[in-house]
Amino acid sequence: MSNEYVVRVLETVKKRAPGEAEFHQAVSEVLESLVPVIEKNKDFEDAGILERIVEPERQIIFRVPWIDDKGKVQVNRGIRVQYNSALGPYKGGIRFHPSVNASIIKFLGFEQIFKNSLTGLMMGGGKGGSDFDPKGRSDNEVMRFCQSFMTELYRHIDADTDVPAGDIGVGAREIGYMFGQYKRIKNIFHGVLTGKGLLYGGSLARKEATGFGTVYFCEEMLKDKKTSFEGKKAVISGSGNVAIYAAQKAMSLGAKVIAMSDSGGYVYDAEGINLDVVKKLKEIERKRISEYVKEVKSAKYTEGCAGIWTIACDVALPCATQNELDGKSARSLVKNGCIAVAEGANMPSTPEAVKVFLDAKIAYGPGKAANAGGVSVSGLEMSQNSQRLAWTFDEVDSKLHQIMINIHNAAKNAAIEYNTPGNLVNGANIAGFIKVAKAMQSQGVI
Ligand code: NDP
Ligand code: 2IT
Repeated sequence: MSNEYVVRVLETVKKRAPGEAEFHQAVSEVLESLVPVIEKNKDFEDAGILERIVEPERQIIFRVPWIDDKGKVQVNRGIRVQYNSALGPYKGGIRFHPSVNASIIKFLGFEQIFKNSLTGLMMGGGKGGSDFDPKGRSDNEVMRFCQSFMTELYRHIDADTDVPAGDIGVGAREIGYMFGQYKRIKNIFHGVLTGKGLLYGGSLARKEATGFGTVYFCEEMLKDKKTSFEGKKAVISGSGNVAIYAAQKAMSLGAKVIAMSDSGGYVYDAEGINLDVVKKLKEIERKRISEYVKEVKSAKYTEGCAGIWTIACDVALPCATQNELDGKSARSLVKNGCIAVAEGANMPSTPEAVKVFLDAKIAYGPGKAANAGGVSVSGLEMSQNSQRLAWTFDEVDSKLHQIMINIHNAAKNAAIEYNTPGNLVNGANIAGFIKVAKAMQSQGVI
Protein backbone atom coordinates (compact mmCIF):
# COMPACT_ATOMS: atom_id res chain seq x y z
CA MET A 1 0.00 0.00 0.00
CA SER A 2 1.48 3.27 -1.09
CA ASN A 3 -0.54 6.12 0.36
CA GLU A 4 0.72 7.66 3.61
CA TYR A 5 -2.75 8.79 4.76
CA VAL A 6 -4.24 5.33 4.24
CA VAL A 7 -1.33 3.67 6.08
CA ARG A 8 -1.71 6.08 9.02
CA VAL A 9 -5.45 5.44 9.35
CA LEU A 10 -4.98 1.69 9.20
CA GLU A 11 -2.32 1.85 11.93
CA THR A 12 -4.69 3.81 14.16
CA VAL A 13 -7.43 1.22 13.60
CA LYS A 14 -5.09 -1.60 14.62
CA LYS A 15 -3.81 0.28 17.67
CA ARG A 16 -7.28 1.18 18.86
CA ALA A 17 -8.73 -2.31 18.40
CA PRO A 18 -5.87 -4.70 19.16
CA GLY A 19 -6.48 -8.32 18.27
CA GLU A 20 -9.69 -7.69 16.30
CA ALA A 21 -8.56 -9.74 13.30
CA GLU A 22 -11.77 -9.78 11.24
CA PHE A 23 -12.23 -6.04 11.73
CA HIS A 24 -8.65 -5.32 10.62
CA GLN A 25 -9.13 -7.61 7.61
CA ALA A 26 -12.27 -5.81 6.40
CA VAL A 27 -10.84 -2.32 6.94
CA SER A 28 -7.52 -3.20 5.25
CA GLU A 29 -9.25 -4.52 2.16
CA VAL A 30 -11.44 -1.45 1.76
CA LEU A 31 -8.68 1.08 2.45
CA GLU A 32 -6.29 -0.60 0.01
CA SER A 33 -8.91 -0.30 -2.72
CA LEU A 34 -9.39 3.37 -1.92
CA VAL A 35 -5.80 4.51 -2.48
CA PRO A 36 -6.44 5.85 -6.01
CA VAL A 37 -9.62 7.64 -4.83
CA ILE A 38 -7.79 9.28 -1.94
CA GLU A 39 -4.97 10.38 -4.26
CA LYS A 40 -7.42 11.87 -6.75
CA ASN A 41 -9.56 13.64 -4.12
CA LYS A 42 -7.25 15.37 -1.64
CA ASP A 43 -10.23 17.07 -0.02
CA PHE A 44 -11.30 13.74 1.51
CA GLU A 45 -8.14 13.83 3.61
CA ASP A 46 -8.75 17.49 4.52
CA ALA A 47 -12.22 16.51 5.76
CA GLY A 48 -10.80 13.58 7.77
CA ILE A 49 -13.13 11.20 5.96
CA LEU A 50 -11.09 8.04 6.50
CA GLU A 51 -10.41 8.68 10.22
CA ARG A 52 -14.13 9.20 10.69
CA ILE A 53 -15.45 6.40 8.50
CA VAL A 54 -13.41 3.70 10.29
CA GLU A 55 -14.67 4.80 13.72
CA PRO A 56 -18.23 3.71 14.57
CA GLU A 57 -20.52 6.59 15.50
CA ARG A 58 -21.72 4.58 18.48
CA GLN A 59 -21.17 1.11 20.00
CA ILE A 60 -23.56 -0.34 22.53
CA ILE A 61 -22.60 -3.38 24.57
CA PHE A 62 -25.04 -4.83 27.07
CA ARG A 63 -25.84 -7.76 29.35
CA VAL A 64 -28.56 -10.14 28.23
CA PRO A 65 -29.75 -12.23 31.20
CA TRP A 66 -32.40 -14.89 30.69
CA ILE A 67 -33.64 -18.09 32.31
CA ASP A 68 -33.33 -21.43 30.52
CA ASP A 69 -35.87 -24.26 30.59
CA LYS A 70 -34.16 -25.81 33.61
CA GLY A 71 -34.62 -22.58 35.60
CA LYS A 72 -30.93 -21.69 35.39
CA VAL A 73 -29.84 -18.08 34.85
CA GLN A 74 -27.88 -17.60 31.63
CA VAL A 75 -25.98 -14.46 30.66
CA ASN A 76 -25.02 -13.50 27.12
CA ARG A 77 -23.54 -10.35 25.68
CA GLY A 78 -25.48 -8.13 23.28
CA ILE A 79 -23.81 -5.70 20.87
CA ARG A 80 -25.10 -3.09 18.45
CA VAL A 81 -22.64 -1.07 16.40
CA GLN A 82 -24.21 2.05 14.87
CA TYR A 83 -21.47 2.62 12.36
CA ASN A 84 -22.41 5.35 9.91
CA SER A 85 -25.57 7.37 9.34
CA ALA A 86 -24.46 9.59 6.44
CA LEU A 87 -26.92 8.02 3.99
CA GLY A 88 -29.82 7.15 6.28
CA PRO A 89 -30.81 5.38 9.50
CA TYR A 90 -28.34 2.71 10.62
CA LYS A 91 -29.34 -0.54 8.90
CA GLY A 92 -27.98 -4.05 9.20
CA GLY A 93 -28.64 -7.47 10.60
CA ILE A 94 -28.39 -9.11 14.00
CA ARG A 95 -26.35 -12.29 14.35
CA PHE A 96 -26.83 -14.90 17.08
CA HIS A 97 -23.85 -17.27 17.07
CA PRO A 98 -21.42 -18.38 19.81
CA SER A 99 -18.49 -16.86 17.87
CA VAL A 100 -19.95 -13.32 17.97
CA ASN A 101 -17.63 -10.70 19.42
CA ALA A 102 -16.82 -7.01 18.87
CA SER A 103 -14.40 -7.76 16.03
CA ILE A 104 -16.99 -9.71 14.04
CA ILE A 105 -19.80 -7.20 14.57
CA LYS A 106 -17.50 -4.30 13.68
CA PHE A 107 -16.28 -5.96 10.48
CA LEU A 108 -19.88 -6.66 9.48
CA GLY A 109 -20.99 -3.12 10.37
CA PHE A 110 -18.13 -1.59 8.41
CA GLU A 111 -18.90 -3.68 5.31
CA GLN A 112 -22.57 -2.78 5.66
CA ILE A 113 -21.84 0.95 5.16
CA PHE A 114 -20.56 0.37 1.62
CA LYS A 115 -23.05 -2.39 0.80
CA ASN A 116 -25.98 -0.19 1.76
CA SER A 117 -24.55 2.70 -0.23
CA LEU A 118 -24.32 0.43 -3.30
CA THR A 119 -28.03 -0.41 -3.09
CA GLY A 120 -28.93 3.18 -3.96
CA LEU A 121 -31.45 3.25 -1.09
CA MET A 122 -31.25 5.61 1.88
CA MET A 123 -29.63 3.45 4.51
CA GLY A 124 -26.66 3.97 6.83
CA GLY A 125 -24.61 1.05 8.15
CA GLY A 126 -24.93 -0.91 11.39
CA LYS A 127 -24.79 -4.44 12.75
CA GLY A 128 -25.55 -6.23 15.97
CA GLY A 129 -25.63 -9.58 17.62
CA SER A 130 -24.99 -11.79 20.56
CA ASP A 131 -22.89 -14.82 21.48
CA PHE A 132 -26.18 -16.63 22.23
CA ASP A 133 -26.37 -20.00 20.46
CA PRO A 134 -29.93 -20.79 19.36
CA LYS A 135 -28.95 -24.36 18.37
CA GLY A 136 -30.64 -26.92 20.59
CA ARG A 137 -32.66 -24.27 22.45
CA SER A 138 -36.43 -24.58 22.74
CA ASP A 139 -38.77 -21.98 21.22
CA ASN A 140 -39.49 -20.70 24.72
CA GLU A 141 -35.80 -20.26 25.48
CA VAL A 142 -35.28 -18.41 22.19
CA MET A 143 -38.29 -16.21 23.00
CA ARG A 144 -37.04 -15.36 26.49
CA PHE A 145 -33.61 -14.57 25.13
CA CYS A 146 -35.01 -12.35 22.34
CA GLN A 147 -37.24 -10.52 24.81
CA SER A 148 -34.31 -9.84 27.13
CA PHE A 149 -32.13 -8.71 24.20
CA MET A 150 -34.80 -6.25 23.06
CA THR A 151 -35.47 -5.04 26.62
CA GLU A 152 -32.14 -3.24 26.35
CA LEU A 153 -31.89 -2.67 22.58
CA TYR A 154 -35.28 -0.94 22.28
CA ARG A 155 -33.97 2.33 23.68
CA HIS A 156 -31.37 2.63 20.93
CA ILE A 157 -33.45 1.80 17.83
CA ASP A 158 -36.43 3.22 15.97
CA ALA A 159 -37.83 3.15 12.42
CA ASP A 160 -35.97 6.40 11.61
CA THR A 161 -32.90 5.75 13.77
CA ASP A 162 -31.65 2.19 13.45
CA VAL A 163 -33.47 -0.72 11.80
CA PRO A 164 -32.04 -4.19 12.52
CA ALA A 165 -32.87 -7.38 10.58
CA GLY A 166 -31.73 -11.00 10.49
CA ASP A 167 -28.35 -12.61 9.90
CA ILE A 168 -26.83 -15.94 11.01
CA GLY A 169 -29.09 -17.50 13.65
CA VAL A 170 -31.74 -14.80 13.30
CA GLY A 171 -34.71 -15.54 11.04
CA ALA A 172 -38.44 -14.87 11.08
CA ARG A 173 -38.92 -16.58 14.47
CA GLU A 174 -36.36 -14.38 16.26
CA ILE A 175 -37.46 -11.20 14.45
CA GLY A 176 -41.06 -11.93 15.53
CA TYR A 177 -40.12 -12.25 19.22
CA MET A 178 -37.99 -9.12 19.10
CA PHE A 179 -40.69 -7.14 17.27
CA GLY A 180 -43.30 -8.20 19.81
CA GLN A 181 -41.16 -7.09 22.74
CA TYR A 182 -40.30 -3.74 21.11
CA LYS A 183 -43.97 -3.03 20.46
CA ARG A 184 -44.91 -4.00 23.98
CA ILE A 185 -42.31 -1.72 25.59
CA LYS A 186 -42.70 1.30 23.29
CA ASN A 187 -46.36 0.93 22.38
CA ILE A 188 -45.50 1.74 18.76
CA PHE A 189 -46.26 -0.44 15.74
CA HIS A 190 -43.87 0.58 12.98
CA GLY A 191 -41.10 -0.80 10.81
CA VAL A 192 -38.35 -0.90 13.42
CA LEU A 193 -37.16 -4.30 12.20
CA THR A 194 -37.14 -5.84 8.74
CA GLY A 195 -37.52 -9.48 7.84
CA LYS A 196 -40.82 -9.46 9.72
CA GLY A 197 -43.51 -12.07 9.16
CA LEU A 198 -45.85 -11.39 6.25
CA LEU A 199 -48.86 -10.98 8.54
CA TYR A 200 -47.43 -8.00 10.42
CA GLY A 201 -45.52 -5.84 7.96
CA GLY A 202 -42.91 -8.10 6.40
CA SER A 203 -42.15 -7.85 2.70
CA LEU A 204 -42.78 -10.58 0.18
CA ALA A 205 -39.45 -11.80 -1.27
CA ARG A 206 -37.38 -10.68 1.77
CA LYS A 207 -36.78 -14.32 2.72
CA GLU A 208 -35.56 -15.08 -0.80
CA ALA A 209 -33.81 -11.76 -1.37
CA THR A 210 -30.19 -12.40 -0.41
CA GLY A 211 -29.89 -15.72 -2.22
CA PHE A 212 -31.82 -14.54 -5.28
CA GLY A 213 -29.77 -11.34 -5.35
CA THR A 214 -26.48 -13.23 -5.22
CA VAL A 215 -27.54 -15.28 -8.22
CA TYR A 216 -28.78 -12.18 -10.10
CA PHE A 217 -25.38 -10.60 -9.47
CA CYS A 218 -23.58 -13.75 -10.60
CA GLU A 219 -25.74 -13.86 -13.72
CA GLU A 220 -24.43 -10.41 -14.67
CA MET A 221 -20.84 -11.58 -14.17
CA LEU A 222 -21.53 -14.64 -16.30
CA LYS A 223 -23.07 -12.44 -19.02
CA ASP A 224 -19.79 -10.52 -19.17
CA LYS A 225 -18.12 -13.87 -19.78
CA LYS A 226 -20.65 -14.51 -22.58
CA THR A 227 -22.31 -17.33 -20.70
CA SER A 228 -25.15 -18.06 -18.23
CA PHE A 229 -26.26 -20.42 -15.43
CA GLU A 230 -27.76 -22.82 -17.96
CA GLY A 231 -26.14 -26.24 -17.59
CA LYS A 232 -23.59 -25.05 -15.02
CA LYS A 233 -22.56 -27.12 -12.00
CA ALA A 234 -22.81 -25.05 -8.82
CA VAL A 235 -21.41 -25.65 -5.34
CA ILE A 236 -23.07 -23.68 -2.54
CA SER A 237 -21.74 -23.65 1.03
CA GLY A 238 -24.14 -23.34 3.94
CA SER A 239 -27.75 -24.50 4.03
CA GLY A 240 -29.31 -21.54 5.80
CA ASN A 241 -31.44 -18.70 4.50
CA VAL A 242 -28.97 -17.38 1.94
CA ALA A 243 -27.76 -20.76 0.64
CA ILE A 244 -31.25 -22.20 0.19
CA TYR A 245 -32.58 -19.34 -1.93
CA ALA A 246 -29.35 -19.01 -3.90
CA ALA A 247 -29.78 -22.70 -4.74
CA GLN A 248 -33.43 -22.21 -5.70
CA LYS A 249 -32.69 -19.33 -8.09
CA ALA A 250 -29.59 -21.00 -9.58
CA MET A 251 -31.68 -24.13 -10.28
CA SER A 252 -34.48 -22.09 -11.83
CA LEU A 253 -31.91 -20.59 -14.22
CA GLY A 254 -30.82 -24.06 -15.31
CA ALA A 255 -27.88 -24.80 -13.03
CA LYS A 256 -27.37 -28.08 -11.20
CA VAL A 257 -26.49 -27.56 -7.52
CA ILE A 258 -24.31 -30.53 -6.63
CA ALA A 259 -23.24 -29.76 -3.05
CA MET A 260 -24.38 -27.88 0.07
CA SER A 261 -23.07 -27.83 3.66
CA ASP A 262 -23.43 -26.75 7.25
CA SER A 263 -20.79 -26.25 9.93
CA GLY A 264 -20.53 -30.03 10.38
CA GLY A 265 -19.89 -31.17 6.82
CA TYR A 266 -21.19 -31.28 3.26
CA VAL A 267 -23.44 -33.37 1.05
CA TYR A 268 -22.60 -34.10 -2.57
CA ASP A 269 -24.85 -35.53 -5.26
CA ALA A 270 -23.74 -35.51 -8.90
CA GLU A 271 -27.42 -35.77 -9.88
CA GLY A 272 -28.22 -32.52 -8.09
CA ILE A 273 -29.36 -31.63 -4.57
CA ASN A 274 -33.07 -32.04 -3.74
CA LEU A 275 -33.89 -28.62 -2.31
CA ASP A 276 -37.25 -29.70 -0.85
CA VAL A 277 -35.40 -32.10 1.42
CA VAL A 278 -32.90 -29.39 2.46
CA LYS A 279 -35.76 -26.97 3.20
CA LYS A 280 -37.60 -29.54 5.28
CA LEU A 281 -34.48 -30.44 7.29
CA LYS A 282 -33.26 -26.89 7.80
CA GLU A 283 -36.27 -24.56 7.74
CA ILE A 284 -38.79 -26.79 9.48
CA GLU A 285 -36.99 -29.47 11.48
CA ARG A 286 -33.80 -27.48 12.30
CA LYS A 287 -31.69 -30.61 11.79
CA ARG A 288 -28.13 -31.22 10.55
CA ILE A 289 -27.26 -31.54 6.83
CA SER A 290 -25.81 -35.01 7.65
CA GLU A 291 -29.43 -36.20 7.91
CA TYR A 292 -29.89 -35.48 4.19
CA VAL A 293 -28.27 -38.76 3.14
CA LYS A 294 -30.87 -40.72 5.14
CA GLU A 295 -33.53 -39.33 2.80
CA VAL A 296 -31.61 -39.13 -0.47
CA LYS A 297 -29.69 -42.35 -1.00
CA SER A 298 -27.69 -41.15 -4.02
CA ALA A 299 -26.00 -38.42 -1.94
CA LYS A 300 -22.78 -38.73 0.03
CA TYR A 301 -21.99 -36.91 3.30
CA THR A 302 -18.44 -35.87 4.24
CA GLU A 303 -17.43 -34.50 7.66
CA GLY A 304 -15.82 -31.05 7.69
CA CYS A 305 -17.22 -28.10 5.78
CA ALA A 306 -14.08 -26.84 3.96
CA GLY A 307 -13.89 -29.98 1.80
CA ILE A 308 -16.81 -28.70 -0.26
CA TRP A 309 -14.38 -26.51 -2.24
CA THR A 310 -12.52 -29.57 -3.54
CA ILE A 311 -15.56 -30.51 -5.66
CA ALA A 312 -15.19 -29.57 -9.33
CA CYS A 313 -17.76 -26.94 -10.34
CA ASP A 314 -18.33 -24.05 -12.74
CA VAL A 315 -19.80 -21.65 -10.18
CA ALA A 316 -19.11 -21.41 -6.44
CA LEU A 317 -21.40 -19.51 -4.09
CA PRO A 318 -20.00 -19.28 -0.55
CA CYS A 319 -23.09 -18.64 1.60
CA ALA A 320 -22.07 -19.70 5.13
CA THR A 321 -19.69 -17.46 7.07
CA GLN A 322 -16.52 -15.33 7.13
CA ASN A 323 -13.18 -16.84 6.11
CA GLU A 324 -14.75 -20.18 5.16
CA LEU A 325 -12.81 -20.28 1.87
CA ASP A 326 -9.01 -20.03 2.15
CA GLY A 327 -6.16 -19.82 -0.36
CA LYS A 328 -5.89 -23.57 -0.71
CA SER A 329 -9.63 -23.92 -1.38
CA ALA A 330 -9.48 -21.08 -3.91
CA ARG A 331 -6.59 -22.74 -5.76
CA SER A 332 -8.54 -25.98 -5.83
CA LEU A 333 -11.63 -24.25 -7.28
CA VAL A 334 -9.59 -22.52 -9.99
CA LYS A 335 -7.65 -25.68 -10.84
CA ASN A 336 -10.93 -27.60 -11.21
CA GLY A 337 -12.27 -25.10 -13.73
CA CYS A 338 -14.47 -22.78 -11.68
CA ILE A 339 -15.23 -19.62 -13.70
CA ALA A 340 -17.27 -17.56 -11.23
CA VAL A 341 -17.47 -17.01 -7.47
CA ALA A 342 -20.22 -14.83 -6.00
CA GLU A 343 -20.32 -14.32 -2.24
CA GLY A 344 -23.69 -14.74 -0.54
CA ALA A 345 -21.93 -14.62 2.83
CA ASN A 346 -20.03 -11.66 4.27
CA MET A 347 -16.25 -11.88 3.70
CA PRO A 348 -16.25 -15.68 3.17
CA SER A 349 -13.00 -15.62 1.18
CA THR A 350 -9.73 -14.95 2.99
CA PRO A 351 -7.45 -12.24 1.52
CA GLU A 352 -5.27 -15.00 0.04
CA ALA A 353 -8.30 -16.60 -1.63
CA VAL A 354 -9.40 -13.26 -3.08
CA LYS A 355 -5.92 -12.80 -4.56
CA VAL A 356 -6.09 -16.26 -6.15
CA PHE A 357 -9.43 -15.42 -7.82
CA LEU A 358 -8.26 -12.01 -9.04
CA ASP A 359 -4.93 -13.35 -10.34
CA ALA A 360 -6.73 -16.17 -12.17
CA LYS A 361 -9.07 -13.54 -13.69
CA ILE A 362 -12.15 -15.59 -12.95
CA ALA A 363 -15.34 -13.61 -12.23
CA TYR A 364 -15.35 -12.73 -8.53
CA GLY A 365 -18.20 -10.87 -6.82
CA PRO A 366 -17.35 -9.73 -3.28
CA GLY A 367 -20.03 -10.05 -0.59
CA LYS A 368 -20.73 -6.37 -0.11
CA ALA A 369 -21.91 -6.24 -3.71
CA ALA A 370 -23.13 -9.78 -4.39
CA ASN A 371 -25.14 -10.24 -1.18
CA ALA A 372 -26.65 -6.74 -1.08
CA GLY A 373 -30.03 -8.11 -2.20
CA GLY A 374 -31.05 -8.91 1.38
CA VAL A 375 -30.61 -5.42 2.71
CA SER A 376 -32.05 -4.01 -0.51
CA VAL A 377 -35.35 -5.76 0.08
CA SER A 378 -35.11 -4.71 3.72
CA GLY A 379 -34.98 -1.15 2.38
CA LEU A 380 -38.04 -1.94 0.24
CA GLU A 381 -39.76 -3.35 3.35
CA MET A 382 -39.12 -0.01 5.09
CA SER A 383 -40.66 1.82 2.12
CA GLN A 384 -43.75 -0.40 2.21
CA ASN A 385 -44.09 0.07 5.99
CA SER A 386 -43.89 3.86 5.62
CA GLN A 387 -46.56 3.76 2.92
CA ARG A 388 -48.63 1.22 4.90
CA LEU A 389 -48.85 -0.80 1.70
CA ALA A 390 -47.66 -4.25 0.65
CA TRP A 391 -46.28 -4.84 -2.81
CA THR A 392 -46.64 -8.12 -4.72
CA PHE A 393 -43.86 -10.70 -4.85
CA ASP A 394 -43.16 -9.90 -8.50
CA GLU A 395 -43.01 -6.17 -7.83
CA VAL A 396 -40.41 -6.62 -5.09
CA ASP A 397 -38.48 -9.28 -6.99
CA SER A 398 -38.23 -7.15 -10.13
CA LYS A 399 -37.01 -4.16 -8.09
CA LEU A 400 -34.46 -6.48 -6.43
CA HIS A 401 -33.30 -7.75 -9.81
CA GLN A 402 -32.80 -4.21 -11.13
CA ILE A 403 -30.91 -3.17 -7.98
CA MET A 404 -28.51 -6.11 -8.39
CA ILE A 405 -27.92 -5.19 -12.05
CA ASN A 406 -27.26 -1.59 -10.99
CA ILE A 407 -24.81 -2.69 -8.28
CA HIS A 408 -22.94 -4.86 -10.76
CA ASN A 409 -22.74 -1.98 -13.23
CA ALA A 410 -21.61 0.48 -10.55
CA ALA A 411 -18.82 -1.84 -9.38
CA LYS A 412 -17.78 -2.72 -12.92
CA ASN A 413 -17.67 0.91 -14.04
CA ALA A 414 -15.78 2.14 -10.97
CA ALA A 415 -13.21 -0.62 -11.55
CA ILE A 416 -12.76 0.61 -15.12
CA GLU A 417 -12.60 4.28 -14.10
CA TYR A 418 -9.87 3.56 -11.54
CA ASN A 419 -7.80 1.43 -13.93
CA THR A 420 -8.45 -2.05 -12.58
CA PRO A 421 -11.02 -3.35 -15.07
CA GLY A 422 -12.66 -6.58 -13.98
CA ASN A 423 -11.67 -6.10 -10.34
CA LEU A 424 -15.06 -5.90 -8.62
CA VAL A 425 -13.41 -5.74 -5.18
CA ASN A 426 -11.94 -2.34 -6.00
CA GLY A 427 -15.03 -1.38 -7.97
CA ALA A 428 -17.51 -2.16 -5.17
CA ASN A 429 -15.38 -0.54 -2.48
CA ILE A 430 -14.85 2.62 -4.53
CA ALA A 431 -18.45 3.00 -5.77
CA GLY A 432 -19.81 2.37 -2.26
CA PHE A 433 -17.30 4.70 -0.59
CA ILE A 434 -17.59 7.78 -2.83
CA LYS A 435 -21.28 8.34 -2.06
CA VAL A 436 -20.77 7.99 1.68
CA ALA A 437 -17.68 10.22 1.66
CA LYS A 438 -19.46 12.98 -0.26
CA ALA A 439 -22.50 12.81 2.02
CA MET A 440 -20.20 13.02 5.05
CA GLN A 441 -18.43 16.04 3.56
CA SER A 442 -21.74 17.81 2.99
CA GLN A 443 -22.89 17.19 6.55
CA GLY A 444 -19.83 18.77 8.20
CA VAL A 445 -17.47 17.38 10.82
CA ILE A 446 -19.74 15.19 12.95
P1 NDP B 1 -28.35 -18.93 8.62
O1 NDP B 1 -28.21 -18.93 10.08
O2 NDP B 1 -29.67 -19.08 8.00
O3 NDP B 1 -27.40 -20.05 7.97
C1 NDP B 1 -26.04 -20.04 8.19
C2 NDP B 1 -25.41 -21.21 7.48
O4 NDP B 1 -23.99 -21.07 7.52
C3 NDP B 1 -25.74 -22.54 8.13
O5 NDP B 1 -25.73 -23.55 7.17
C4 NDP B 1 -24.59 -22.69 9.10
O6 NDP B 1 -24.33 -24.01 9.50
C5 NDP B 1 -23.44 -22.13 8.30
N1 NDP B 1 -22.44 -21.59 9.24
C6 NDP B 1 -22.62 -20.61 10.15
N2 NDP B 1 -21.52 -20.41 10.87
C7 NDP B 1 -20.62 -21.27 10.39
C8 NDP B 1 -19.29 -21.54 10.71
N3 NDP B 1 -18.65 -20.88 11.70
N4 NDP B 1 -18.65 -22.50 9.99
C9 NDP B 1 -19.29 -23.16 8.99
N5 NDP B 1 -20.57 -22.95 8.65
C10 NDP B 1 -21.21 -22.02 9.34
O7 NDP B 1 -27.64 -17.57 8.14
P2 NDP B 1 -27.77 -16.81 6.75
O8 NDP B 1 -27.99 -17.78 5.65
O9 NDP B 1 -28.71 -15.69 6.93
O10 NDP B 1 -26.32 -16.16 6.61
C11 NDP B 1 -25.26 -16.78 5.90
C12 NDP B 1 -24.24 -15.72 5.50
O11 NDP B 1 -24.86 -14.74 4.67
C13 NDP B 1 -23.62 -14.94 6.65
O12 NDP B 1 -22.28 -14.61 6.31
C14 NDP B 1 -24.45 -13.66 6.68
O13 NDP B 1 -23.74 -12.58 7.27
C15 NDP B 1 -24.65 -13.45 5.19
N6 NDP B 1 -25.75 -12.59 4.81
C16 NDP B 1 -27.02 -12.83 5.24
C17 NDP B 1 -28.06 -12.03 4.82
C18 NDP B 1 -29.48 -12.31 5.18
O14 NDP B 1 -30.35 -11.61 4.68
N7 NDP B 1 -29.77 -13.30 6.01
C19 NDP B 1 -27.81 -10.85 3.97
C20 NDP B 1 -26.45 -10.72 3.51
C21 NDP B 1 -25.48 -11.56 3.95
P3 NDP B 1 -24.80 -24.49 10.98
O15 NDP B 1 -26.28 -24.59 10.89
O16 NDP B 1 -24.11 -25.77 11.15
O17 NDP B 1 -24.33 -23.44 11.93
O1 2IT C 1 -25.44 -8.73 5.95
C1 2IT C 1 -26.55 -8.27 5.62
O2 2IT C 1 -26.66 -7.47 4.69
C2 2IT C 1 -27.74 -8.71 6.35
N1 2IT C 1 -27.62 -9.56 7.23
C3 2IT C 1 -29.08 -8.12 6.04
C4 2IT C 1 -29.24 -6.78 6.67
C5 2IT C 1 -30.61 -6.18 6.58
O3 2IT C 1 -30.79 -5.13 7.22
O4 2IT C 1 -31.49 -6.72 5.91
